[in-house]
Amino acid sequence: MAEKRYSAADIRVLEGLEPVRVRPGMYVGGTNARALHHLLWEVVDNAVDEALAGRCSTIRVELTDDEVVTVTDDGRGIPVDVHPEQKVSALELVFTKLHAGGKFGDGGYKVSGGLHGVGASVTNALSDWLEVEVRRDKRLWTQRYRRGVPDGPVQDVRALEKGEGTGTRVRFTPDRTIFDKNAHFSPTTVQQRLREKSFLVRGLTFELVGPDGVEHVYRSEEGLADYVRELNESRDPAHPTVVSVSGESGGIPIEIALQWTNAAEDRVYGFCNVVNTVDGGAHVSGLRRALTRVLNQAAHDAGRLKKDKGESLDAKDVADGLTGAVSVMLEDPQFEGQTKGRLNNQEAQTAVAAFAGQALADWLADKAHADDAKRILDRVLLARDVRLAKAKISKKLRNAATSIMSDSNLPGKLADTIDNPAIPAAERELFIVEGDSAGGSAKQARDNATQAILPIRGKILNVLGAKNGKAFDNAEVDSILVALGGRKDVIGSALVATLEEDQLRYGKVVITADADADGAHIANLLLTLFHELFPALLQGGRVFIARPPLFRVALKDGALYVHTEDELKAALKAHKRTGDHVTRFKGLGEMNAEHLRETVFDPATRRLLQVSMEDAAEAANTVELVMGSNPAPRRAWLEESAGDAEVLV
Ligand code: TTJ
Repeated sequence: MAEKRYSAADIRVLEGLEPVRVRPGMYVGGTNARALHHLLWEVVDNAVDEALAGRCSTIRVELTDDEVVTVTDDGRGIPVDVHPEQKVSALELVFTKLHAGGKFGDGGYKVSGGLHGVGASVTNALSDWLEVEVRRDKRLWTQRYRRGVPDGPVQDVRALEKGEGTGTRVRFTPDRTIFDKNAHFSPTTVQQRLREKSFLVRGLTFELVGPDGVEHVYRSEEGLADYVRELNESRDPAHPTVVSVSGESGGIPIEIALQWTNAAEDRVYGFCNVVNTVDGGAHVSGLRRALTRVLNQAAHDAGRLKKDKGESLDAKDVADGLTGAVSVMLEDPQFEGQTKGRLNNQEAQTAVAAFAGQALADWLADKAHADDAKRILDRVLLARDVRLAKAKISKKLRNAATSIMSDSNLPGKLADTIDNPAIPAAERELFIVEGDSAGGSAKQARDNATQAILPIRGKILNVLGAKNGKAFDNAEVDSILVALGGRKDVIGSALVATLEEDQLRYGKVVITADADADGAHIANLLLTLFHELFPALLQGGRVFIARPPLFRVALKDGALYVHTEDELKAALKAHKRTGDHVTRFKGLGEMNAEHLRETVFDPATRRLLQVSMEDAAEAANTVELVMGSNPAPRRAWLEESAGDAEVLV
């Protein structure tokens, strides 16, 4: 160190960046992995600015080495000429002066200097070394820095070869004496961030090379509409076309994409200058305000709400199930809040509210969107109906202090357990039994203190494809819901079913079907039903399948029940019995109460199969695959899955 002589410029630089090294927390929010990623975002954001200026089409990030990160763009290249006032090159200023990021632009919108934008000089200050290459004015220029201090002036390396093009490349390695030992770049984090940005700058290509050498490419042509489509990929959209509008108001560029789903979540993402404003703010409030106004207007115009009766949608109705994104570009964004995640520019709220009000009304009025417009109205009006009904129910509960679910509403054919408050619901079992005649013998065989019988008639509805409330239109599905302690409310045009854990009337549900192919099919349908409508029961390990036997072999003392022909052969051989000692059960209905008690009801002797979520999912797949075709594969499913999961319960 003693040999190095600092020039006046070096000292100025040191003074400029020293605060960053002394208090990294002030500039990148700490010294952990998140802070480490800030170094990369600063550099990427500078390249994104060039893309926003329309001068850069590809940004490439290389994470091939754990310690060295490279960002390359094909923009114009950072200017290298000497800045008239500062007497050093513009390039050097970008990397050595705090907040120098936006100084050389042609105006326009800056990501750098935005939400966390503290400038590329911060990356430089917190890097062990950093190297920048600029391809510009037909020449290659470089400069190298150690902990923010230039090794020397910008170097004119050579003339560019034909086809090299223009651009900027920055390569750096974080200073390990500053960041935590376990702070490393995460390819997934970087991947997510670049992907998100790709939706915000249409047509900009991001290339990411991870440590495994695999290259990912992110690029979106339809911007936020692509983003919303992707967010809703795993959901059930309430209408097919993503609402997508863009334009400007009051000089502020605005882009909006929306799609309602049948889920209950409300997810509206806000962005300002290509940065996610995680706590929303002015732009998001502007959008919500416009949505409430536009959809109220549409509902009144369509005569679906009566304005004179004061019927209206509130902001919550409009947001129910909504997936949306709004992006604005501001010249002087103001972020507030603990993590600077909320946009505070009031003009952004006014602009978005005004733009969205008109653009959404036009979108909904467009003939090409008539079907979507109707479905969107259906969805928000349903949310309103549900809200009003819930308010009514809770008021009723408060006033009368009685459960709206009284025993008198239980299905008529349910043979319930006797009403003994000493036995908790958890110790009670509901047997869903195929066929009325089987139900009859089951009633004889059960222990009525703890075991209830619900006979189900014939083939039960395939609930796949019967969306939401529709399934509960089916009498059998409805009786299962009600027997379990669930509730069904007719709300507006839809049925809303709820089954709450603390309302469960039984601790176990046992599906009891014949040991033949048809029985297996019914079991599959019931499992599909539980999988689709009551997944919490499966998750809680509450669903079982009874395994009634096919044969009974009378022994010298007692009897043996077997489930397959092979088992029967083996049993006859082992016990030296013949066909004369065998009873074959064609179905549950043919078993007497004693046989049923032993094999299905008595916990000491019965065989139950506990059904996992995966088993039920497989059953649902099977139903989807074989519904209406050859019953053989259905049977195979039950027999295969019987193997490992069998337990005595
Ligand atoms: C500024 O206005 C004149 C033409 O060049 C503009 C500019 O600064 N472009 C620019 C900066 N392109 N790329 C960058 C950049 C790229 C990376 C990877 C890192 C940094 C700090 C800047």
